Amino acid sequence: MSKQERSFIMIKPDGVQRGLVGEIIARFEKRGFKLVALKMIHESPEFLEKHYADLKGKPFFPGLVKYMSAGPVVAMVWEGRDAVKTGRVMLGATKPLESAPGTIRGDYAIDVGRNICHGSDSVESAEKEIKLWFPEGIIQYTSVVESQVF
Ligand code: 3AN
Repeated sequence: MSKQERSFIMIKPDGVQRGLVGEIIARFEKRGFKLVALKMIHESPEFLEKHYADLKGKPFFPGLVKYMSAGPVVAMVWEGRDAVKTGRVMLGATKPLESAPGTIRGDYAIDVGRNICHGSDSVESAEKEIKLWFPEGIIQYTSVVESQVF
């Protein structure tokens, strides 16, 4: 069953450095999702360890934390029907060999360790990630599109 939900989507330091911020935001806007939070932030390794707590113990974990804290990221919350699952489809598979052309990773990434973007993998992790990255809370607003429909 489809439902309105929120996903935490992040443009990683390589996506920012490669000038893909506008492209990624445009894809989510054009798909029909609503941007409800956005900020550029350069986080510490300690903070990134919290974000990636589930991956602690993986051999690539230290490198992942170093890469993610090497430069600013663009942290966003996108809202809409099935935002979590559809967001993951739009990002593309983690492994470059499996990410389909037409997806963000499938169009712009060849390295699993430099894969441009992050998207929550479940509604539960989206809630956790939104709390972690936006402790200040999220603005509530009615978009023009919604107000025209009703
Ligand atoms: P996803 O980001 O697609 O949810 P996860 O949660 O398995 O994938 O991995 C989180 C991040 O860890 C990936 N986006 C990628 O940057 C990095 N990563 C995953 N697997 C590897 C790997 N084998 N080598 C290097 N980095 C990896």
